[in-house]
Amino acid sequence: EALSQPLLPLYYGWFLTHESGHHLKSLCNKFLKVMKELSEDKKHVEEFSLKSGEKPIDFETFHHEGPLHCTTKYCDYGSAEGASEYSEKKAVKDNYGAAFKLAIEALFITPRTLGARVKLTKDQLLLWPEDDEEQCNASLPFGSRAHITLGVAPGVQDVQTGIDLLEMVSMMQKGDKCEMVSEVSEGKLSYFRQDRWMLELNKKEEVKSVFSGYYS
Ligand code: 2AM
Repeated sequence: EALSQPLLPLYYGWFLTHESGHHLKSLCNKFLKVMKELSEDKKHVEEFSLKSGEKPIDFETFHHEGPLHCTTKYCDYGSAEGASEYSEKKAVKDNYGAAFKLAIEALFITPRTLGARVKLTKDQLLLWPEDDEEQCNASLPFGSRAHITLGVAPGVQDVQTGIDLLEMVSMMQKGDKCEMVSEVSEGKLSYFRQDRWMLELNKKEEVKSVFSGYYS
């Protein structure tokens, strides 16, 4: 029997297919290998030395649970602000269950998080929530937060990945970047202060996904 009230998910987003998830993880492993080599290289000791009291980043301890996905709207089963409005949007209803190609433009890592930056198309932006905080704050382009969390350090929550990305995007916008460290075969690697790094890919990687909700 159908329920009279709609059920709201923990979040809506694009869920990567099995194959694309696998592909993205192997791309990520290559990135980690480059980072590991850099951290062992004496030339870059400073960029990897965390300030007093903190431990250096240990990529091996990063972990991720659940399906690889790019969150659009965090709903918290309906408790989050704007959750039901979002679920009622025409674009959300029309595209529920539809397949999308997502373009990955960069990979990034901080002492807390490891993620992939997603460049959304105009059509995909129709599924981006209007009430995303980033708009009010840093006057960043709509959809700047779009990403796939690939790993977080012990004790860190997934939501931190988007926060870390927004900080880096904001620094890039202000021209307050970062120093280009090296050209690696996959792209341009930049260093931001406080052990934050971004690899902008020469060629955007495409991953296949399905737009849906996560209910468990
Ligand atoms: P993520 O999108 O960075 O991976 C369940 O917790 C999912 O919802 C995770 O994918 C998580 O982060 C995302 N999430 C949790 N809280 C959020 C929030 N306040 N805003 C946006 N996304 C959130």
